[in-house]
Amino acid sequence: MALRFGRTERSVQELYRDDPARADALAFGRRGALKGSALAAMGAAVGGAIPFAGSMPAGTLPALFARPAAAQGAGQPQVLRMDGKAPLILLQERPLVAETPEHLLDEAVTSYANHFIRNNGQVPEVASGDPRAWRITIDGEVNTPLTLTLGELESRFPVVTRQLQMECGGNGRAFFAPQTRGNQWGNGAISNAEWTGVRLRDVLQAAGVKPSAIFTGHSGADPHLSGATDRAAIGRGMRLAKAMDEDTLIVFRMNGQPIPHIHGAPVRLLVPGWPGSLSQKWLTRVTLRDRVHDGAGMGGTSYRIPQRPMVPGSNSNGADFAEMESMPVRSILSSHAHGSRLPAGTRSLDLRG
Ligand SMILES: Nc1nc2c(c(=O)[nH]1)N[C@H]1C(S)=C(S)[C@@H](COP(=O)(O)O)O[C@H]1N2
Ligand SMILES: [Mo]
Repeated sequence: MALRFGRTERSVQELYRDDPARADALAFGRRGALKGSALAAMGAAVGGAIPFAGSMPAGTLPALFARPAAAQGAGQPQVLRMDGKAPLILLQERPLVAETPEHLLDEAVTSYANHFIRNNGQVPEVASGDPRAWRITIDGEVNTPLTLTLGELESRFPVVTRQLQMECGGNGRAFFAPQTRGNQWGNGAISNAEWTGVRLRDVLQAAGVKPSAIFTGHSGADPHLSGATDRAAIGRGMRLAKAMDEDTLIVFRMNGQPIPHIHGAPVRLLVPGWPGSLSQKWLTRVTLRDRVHDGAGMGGTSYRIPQRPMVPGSNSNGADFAEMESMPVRSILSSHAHGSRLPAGTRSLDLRG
């Protein structure tokens, strides 16, 4: 969207960055209502119609556009450069975080090239030796703790292949008003790749689930960002019922190939539909707990949501928050890139999403 501003045409993002009050006045006019064409363009820029735009208070748009310029297709986009990867939008280099532009989500099965990346710690070194010798441990509230190699996982349990949706718990955060801390994801922290592995349920049952087990706790091989060896990059867990779901998998192939290193090679969890953070990469251990897990990324306000409405932006210690479970459904258009221009006179358009 461009607004006339003196002699130069500037993007609304630039305007809001430099002079939010002026930009608001231009976009909303004096009555505080977003004007027709501006509304349409703004809708396109934020990736959808803006419901209730007529009554949207001036001042909300700066927050909408506070996401990184790259995520808006404005200015110098920061682009991921990595072998085999599409030019994803780079949100952070350390830890490495990159999101998929919406139009690259237009495939039924998400390819490696277009799969978003979310790390909380360092990327571990590529394990040397035979990947089939990689070991995972199942312990905690089980009758017989187990250590299994990838080779044993594959030969001892039924192997299943599923297309599974994985979405970062923070997907869409850039649209929050007021702005909130954390990666300013647009809509692109989501994927639907085809994963092959074994059911977590089968492996837990082989170890013998004790009646006292109510939760899982996950560990991976990635070092903490600080390098501290006594701190985990992330270590989340879920209710036992979700761990026992037939679609909750320990996977070792993505789209028919060994899992690429950045996506958790050689073994990761894949917990579809729930926050992506549960899908532990570089998996080394699943511990069954007799209480809600207390690993890195658990408790407080991490991956937890208020159970009662609260004032946006107000502080909370998360005391009455509940674990975030099934992610809300989100729909986006993927057939056209943001900022696409259509030839004059275009009368119809095929849209997909
Ligand atoms: N070991 C480990 N597993 C992890 C993470 C991580 O930082 N370390 N990030 C989690 C988060 S927050 C998400 S959204 C998904 C992202 O998986 P991807 O990088 O393959 O897209 O992995 C999850 N598993
Ligand atoms: Mo995430």
